[in-house]
Amino acid sequence: MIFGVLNVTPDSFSDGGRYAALEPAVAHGLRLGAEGADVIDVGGESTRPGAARVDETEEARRVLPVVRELSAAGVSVSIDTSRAAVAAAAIEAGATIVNDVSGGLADPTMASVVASAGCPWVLMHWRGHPRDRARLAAYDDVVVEVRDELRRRVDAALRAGVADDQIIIDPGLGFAKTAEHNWRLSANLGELVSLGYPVLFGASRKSYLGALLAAETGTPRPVDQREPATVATTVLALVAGAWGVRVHDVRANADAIRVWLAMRAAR
Ligand code: PMM
Repeated sequence: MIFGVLNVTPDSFSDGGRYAALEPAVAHGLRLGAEGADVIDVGGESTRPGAARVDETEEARRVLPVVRELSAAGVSVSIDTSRAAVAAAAIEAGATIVNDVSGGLADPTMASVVASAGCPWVLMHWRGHPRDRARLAAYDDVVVEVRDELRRRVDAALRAGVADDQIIIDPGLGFAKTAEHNWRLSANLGELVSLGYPVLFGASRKSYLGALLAAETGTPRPVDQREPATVATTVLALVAGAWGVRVHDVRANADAIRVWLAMRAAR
């Protein structure tokens, strides 16, 4: 399952605000769909470290027209939001998946919106807003703690009336996590898979890949030159049992997945 990223923000780290206006955003969403994305993940609030929060009205203003147009064009849309009101309005506009980077923690009414919509809900591992990220990235055992914290978010969702088959989990790479934490989670993805829910994996273009590929001077590899590394994470995550990936360059990742599927089919 491929989630194609469409950030309708002026300040995203990964695509630099290229799709802040309606027309280019819709065109890019359609292009990602044509390149093989199963779902277009539309977000209106940047989650990059240190990003200022946008208010709910502004977030809705950015995403709703894009959700409406892509859905009307027959594209499946997921809404990347932690706000229940934005999720509800996006569902009304045609979105069929809620991608909540806070795993239901940021807005206590999100669970009831998702329960009554009956749609899939991505519960990402999260410990607080991006500005607190560095302080929150403290673990004795990141794999065990992320697994147990996700289990608690799943239990809370089920208690709130969300059905088992609506739930998707996500390790939340880079969210309250250092590069080392991201690698530990990637290397032990089976621990999350063992919870029994589909696992979505979002490594695309993230800064730990930039750090891995840094020049000798220590300068991180620029965001637009992290694609081969992203593709490697995609294949390795799927081999480890992930259900889906959230990526910016859909074509490159879709091609790699086809290679993996062809090889698997020939076993
Ligand atoms: N990462 C970002 C935003 N939304 N949603 C999920 N489920 N998983 C992620 O890892 C995730 C996300 C931040 O990356 P971006 O700025 O490239 O969108």
